[in-house]
Amino acid sequence: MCTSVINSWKLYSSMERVSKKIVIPAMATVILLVSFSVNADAQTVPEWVKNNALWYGQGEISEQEFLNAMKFLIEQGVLVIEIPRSEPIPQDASVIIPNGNSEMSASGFYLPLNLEVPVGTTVTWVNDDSVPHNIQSMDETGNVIQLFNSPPMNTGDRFDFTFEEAGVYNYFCSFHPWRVGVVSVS
Ligand SMILES: [Cu+2]
Repeated sequence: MCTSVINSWKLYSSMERVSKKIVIPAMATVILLVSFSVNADAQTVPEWVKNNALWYGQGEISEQEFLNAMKFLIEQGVLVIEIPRSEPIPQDASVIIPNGNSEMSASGFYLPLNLEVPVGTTVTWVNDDSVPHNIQSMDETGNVIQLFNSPPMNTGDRFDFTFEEAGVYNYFCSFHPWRVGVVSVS
């Protein structure tokens, strides 16, 4: 119950002009995310705040006056709001191996040629070409390294790799070694 009260204060203070119809579902969301604790070192709840709570329950003071009392408790450190850090949301990204990728021409580049993603992204390569390809990670000198290495991928096949560390990752296709691509992870 206290949690609802605190959160309703937070929302009302930031969303004063928003109608209640919108505030109520928003409150439900915030209640899930925010918890509070009582600071053991702080003063206990002052008598006037207790009276405010009583009077509010009896309909003798306005909601705003009651919420102001809750605000006072937070400002004085009697109530400590704890907002958990949000977990990073896993990201997905893809690289298309386009039709014509096997040809040694200026077109048919990987799409995108340099994929830029945040750490933790799972990258999926998709073979949209009419012939098989593979994906081989390589070092700066062009040698294959065992980091992300797909089997031969037929048309429509997919290959996934999750990048857990920042860096610039080069790769190529061992069937068509002129096809080089980059994944930049930051
Ligand atoms: Cu290839």
